[in-house]
Amino acid sequence: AGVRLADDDRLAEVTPGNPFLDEVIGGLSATPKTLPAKYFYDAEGSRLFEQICALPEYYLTRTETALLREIAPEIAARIPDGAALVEFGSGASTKTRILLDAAPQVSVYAPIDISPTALDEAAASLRADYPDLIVAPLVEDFTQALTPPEGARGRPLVGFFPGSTIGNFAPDEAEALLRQARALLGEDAMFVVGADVAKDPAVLIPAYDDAQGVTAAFNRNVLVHINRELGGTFDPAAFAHRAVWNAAESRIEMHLESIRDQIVMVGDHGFRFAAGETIHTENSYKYRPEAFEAIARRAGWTVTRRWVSADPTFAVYILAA
Ligand code: AVJ
Repeated sequence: AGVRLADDDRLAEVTPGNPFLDEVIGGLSATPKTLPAKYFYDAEGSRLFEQICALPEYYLTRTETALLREIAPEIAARIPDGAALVEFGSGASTKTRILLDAAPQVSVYAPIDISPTALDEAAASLRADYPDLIVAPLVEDFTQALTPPEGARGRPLVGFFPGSTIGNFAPDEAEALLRQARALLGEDAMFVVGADVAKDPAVLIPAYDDAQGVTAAFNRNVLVHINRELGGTFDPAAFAHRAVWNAAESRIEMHLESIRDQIVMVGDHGFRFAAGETIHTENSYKYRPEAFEAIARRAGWTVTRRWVSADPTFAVYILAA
């Protein structure tokens, strides 16, 4: 169940009821135009995102990884024997290894990700390196997942949601997502969540507009994904990458700005762009720790523990159901 994309290299059927098509048509018909951020992650987008994680300007991955290494023993001490680790939006599962190394009592790893190629590669590589671990992946949009992957069921569950992926959701959506994760993980669950912290825009902006242009390519890749799977006619070179700090909303926004007047087809729908008109492609909310914890509490979680790194700040929270 849930959103299932076609294999990354095949053309999806362009039929009403295809959620990818429906959401793209809906977003491009809106004023201002928008596209859902989850559609960055086809095979190429997942590769570009891994490249972003290694950029000098993109402090998030490096900072969270160092923090997780430091606190892994404290997290591991709270994980019960035979637990299943359920990861939301797992991608390449790089940070997962830090927890698995610190907590050998974890018996099952159950990653949920929208990209089948990223999930396959991550599962194969973890099975090779952790021969005693049961790897039970689920290809699904994690916002649509209502039950844990099979193989995790009946075990004590530990949710893992690193990388500030929660930042892609507006505060009310983040609250709904945390509430849904609590329902999925069940009564005695714990949830380890990593979220970026609001800071000087002079640090934030370059993290989303790097010198090498990898983030620009990542942003434009959503158009390539639409062209391939929905028969779109976007010229990615006709859109400029923009990253802006919206202080009132405490979020980085990514946009694609049309560099000229143009008409783009998606299936049999035509969309007119004026020069300078933008598609809003992503929000990355940055929370003060108190603000994040208030959202977690409204979603029904108890905040057990919080760690915030030295500058550039990044936070990891342990929540209890
Ligand atoms: C994967 C959502 C955490 O918002 O920082 C990276 C995605 N966008 N560069 C983020 C992203 C542009 C990333 N998240």
